[in-house]
Amino acid sequence: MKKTWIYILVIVVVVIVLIIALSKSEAPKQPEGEGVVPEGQIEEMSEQATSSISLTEMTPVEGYQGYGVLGINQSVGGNKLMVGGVEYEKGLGTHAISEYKYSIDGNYSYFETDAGLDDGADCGGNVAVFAIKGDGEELYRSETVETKQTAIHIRVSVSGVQELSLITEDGGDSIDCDHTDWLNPVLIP
Ligand SMILES: [Ca+2]
Repeated sequence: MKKTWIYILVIVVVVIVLIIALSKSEAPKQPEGEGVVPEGQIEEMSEQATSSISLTEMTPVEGYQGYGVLGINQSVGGNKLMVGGVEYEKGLGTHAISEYKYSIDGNYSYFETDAGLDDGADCGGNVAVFAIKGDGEELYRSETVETKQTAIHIRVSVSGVQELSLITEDGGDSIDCDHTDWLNPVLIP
């Protein structure tokens, strides 16, 4: 009878040792901050973007402009983006009157950009206006911006906005030389 108990005890010990050995070999420790996302958090994470994105990397869902075609990282004239003597690597080169719509699905908190009239065109004192809409509602409207003027800086809240529109207008004179540039346009989570 005593022997039977010893056998049982030995078997139990062996099983425990095996379980410990297996658990150590099968589950390497995940580094902190990485690994599997707990269920229930996945949906929340896909709704809110986790990093900023340049609009130059997105395709507008629709758009038009008064002259030429949309320049990605170049002016409507096909040159490097330059406003007020400052060169910009990234931006959208448009021409008033223009509107470009981007589907952003409520994923971002802010839209930030510089804007101005490209140095590549100068009719002498011509002006334009920059405006931004979110789901049809105006979020921003600039004063008239003049050729050779330093770029203006814009930051607007886009929380909950599904569709973002970038608009340029002729400023009341005409669309002549209105090479309207959006410079470093970035969506921020
Ligand atoms: Ca104008």
